[in-house]
Amino acid sequence: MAYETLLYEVQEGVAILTLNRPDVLNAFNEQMFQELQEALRTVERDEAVRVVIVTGAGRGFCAGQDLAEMQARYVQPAEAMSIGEHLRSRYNPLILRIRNTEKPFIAAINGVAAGAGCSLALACDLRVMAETATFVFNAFAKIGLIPDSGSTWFLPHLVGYGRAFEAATLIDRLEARRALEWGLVNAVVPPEQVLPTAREWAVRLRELPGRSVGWLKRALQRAATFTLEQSLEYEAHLQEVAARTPEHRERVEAFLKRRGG
Ligand code: T3D
Repeated sequence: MAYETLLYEVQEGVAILTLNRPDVLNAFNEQMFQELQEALRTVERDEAVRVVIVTGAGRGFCAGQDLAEMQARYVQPAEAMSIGEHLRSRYNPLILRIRNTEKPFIAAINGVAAGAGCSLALACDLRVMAETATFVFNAFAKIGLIPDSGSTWFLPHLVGYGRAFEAATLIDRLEARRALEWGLVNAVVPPEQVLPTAREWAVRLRELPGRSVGWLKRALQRAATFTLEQSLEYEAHLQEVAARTPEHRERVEAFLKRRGG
């Protein structure tokens, strides 16, 4: 399918999904949601895709909901879709698909991320951020909304309640340096190194047995609501499955061969 608001390319097992509305810093509109849904379905089904990189065209990563489109919804008749329904039908499935697809997602944060653009970055498994980029979590509060698309969950899980509250209210531009210090991103690099770093990580992830990476993604996420006992049991269950894969047996054999065993 040809996309207008996205660029989608797959190279040697790595899909690069570029949000492509640079004039509005890649804000989400209805067309982008339709195209994202389609692209993520493709990513999920295509066995040739092992890793996904999400980035933005131009100087922004993603400025969240397109505010012109949001305002247009408000002047529609009362039966037009409510904002709660808009979240349930557009943003929530997007975030859940990224979390539930058993392939790693890397956010290559090339520029400013605001509102749901921050949530999109936090939904990914790894984040590399340009040293010039910023997070604007308080974009929601500034227009009288609350953080959504998972930000009320991701933020306190990643940085704790106090910092989450501060980011959602007081910090106009959370700079890359502070994002790294807080553990919101895995690396901060010069702007021209953002995509190359994401690609380098993707190649390394691609070399790992894909199914075990998918399962470990699932197990690490479940841990957010599990007790230690539940995690131990879930690990035992998944390990039973992982240990039966040819990839596991082959890699153990290869390791021992290298050691002359
Ligand atoms: O279901 C639902 O609908 C609810 C979901 C809500 C989720 C949300 O994401 S709510 C939060 C929405 N996002 C915002 O409120 C962010 C608004 N944008 C900004 O605050 C600033 O643009 C930034 C801090 C992101 C960047 O500032 P700056 O100075 O680097 O750039 P700029 O000049 O403000 O923006 C550049 C252009 O992009 C500009 O257009 P122009 O003047 O060049 O024609 C600006 O209007 C446009 N733009 C930026 N963000 C949006 C946008 N246009 C539409 N919607 C945007 N979100």
